[in-house]
Amino acid sequence: MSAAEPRFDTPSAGLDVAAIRRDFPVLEQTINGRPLVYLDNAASSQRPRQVIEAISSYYERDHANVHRGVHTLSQRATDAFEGARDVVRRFVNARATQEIVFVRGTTEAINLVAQSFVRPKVGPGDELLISGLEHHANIVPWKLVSEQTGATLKVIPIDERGEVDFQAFERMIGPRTRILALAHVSNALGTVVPVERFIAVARRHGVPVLLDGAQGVAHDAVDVQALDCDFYCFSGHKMLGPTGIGVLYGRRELLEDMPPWQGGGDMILAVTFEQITYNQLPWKFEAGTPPIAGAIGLAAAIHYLEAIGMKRIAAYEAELLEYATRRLLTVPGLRIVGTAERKAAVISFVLEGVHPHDIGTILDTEGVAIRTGHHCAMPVMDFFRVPATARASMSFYNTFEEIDALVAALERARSILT
Ligand code: C6P
Repeated sequence: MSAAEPRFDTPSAGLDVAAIRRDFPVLEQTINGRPLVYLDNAASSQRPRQVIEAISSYYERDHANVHRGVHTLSQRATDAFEGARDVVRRFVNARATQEIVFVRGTTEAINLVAQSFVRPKVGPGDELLISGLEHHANIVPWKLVSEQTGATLKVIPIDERGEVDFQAFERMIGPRTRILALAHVSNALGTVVPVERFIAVARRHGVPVLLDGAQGVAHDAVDVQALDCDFYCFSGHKMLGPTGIGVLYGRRELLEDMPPWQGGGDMILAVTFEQITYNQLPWKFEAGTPPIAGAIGLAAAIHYLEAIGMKRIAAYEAELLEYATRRLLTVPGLRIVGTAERKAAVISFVLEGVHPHDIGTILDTEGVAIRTGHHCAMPVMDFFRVPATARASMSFYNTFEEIDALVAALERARSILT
């Protein structure tokens, strides 16, 4: 076997996948009498025991509201919550904790930037630039701003491989572009967008850049300073953490200038009926009681990912992707939608003569969980002229045997449905 060829028989990239899987209680079950094969990680990953225990331990010992009490529990909760912020800061290599805003998820982070950073600055004649690859969460907030202000939403086209057209982008960015908002990794196709190239051009034009990192941050190391983006948005639940917590990284100078987005407790320093003094960063953007347990669980998830190592995770998932691509292409009538040069471990596919939803239903009877539908990326489906795809999305706890189980289940689905 040449050095470039992945090893399919042994745990790769130095990962002890069997040991890792023992940390994930949810994976130890059968579904419809078959071992669960969970391949819907792009929708939401599973949680290791360490994350579940960090959350329970917080509720069992330390829970109180944060920033509000002098009593011991409130202090402990505050320390854990603010400690989690620093864990996130380190994870994405932000300069300061002031740049890490806790939100509900990627969707909320993008809406925050759209409403607080972009909306006040734009009007008719201004342009908001996104790509044809985006999840609805990185389309609708910009469409709303466009409707609210008269600014024009412009869409960089994609090509048949599912790559964002760089030449078209260079032609489209210009003096009226007020934001470039791009997916780091496409959820529908797995395309890893070479965002560094796009950001370099945006910098030359003085255009701020937001990256939707929902599918990026759990699968490779992300360094917001090296990327040189202005905003980076992600969700805890796609990276082993809890639902209801996400992160907006924002460059400090920009966050300082932005008005608050939501009003309430915690985001103020002083309130009279005449005047309000807003809190400092990052609390200016965190109105109300924040997701304390969510932040603590997210920090535990980051510790877990870091203990394995993001580079090893990326290497192992690349091997899984290569193996899965090769094996899936042996299924007669199967076509992979999205064949970009750089891909994350996400494979969208269609099976000739079979509706994706039927594939998903039959696979479930075999214990195999994949997602079927438009993946909240309807323009991507329109571009490829399909109503929906089936999508297998992998994580570092998936095995090569599970890919074999997917392929076997697909062959059975095909024999039943065609
Ligand atoms: N994609 C999927 O199955 P939230 O819901 O806020 O945590 O994440 C939204 C989101 C934004 N951008 C991208 C690229 C995403 O993939 C997602 C969520 C899930 O693909 C659910 S639709």
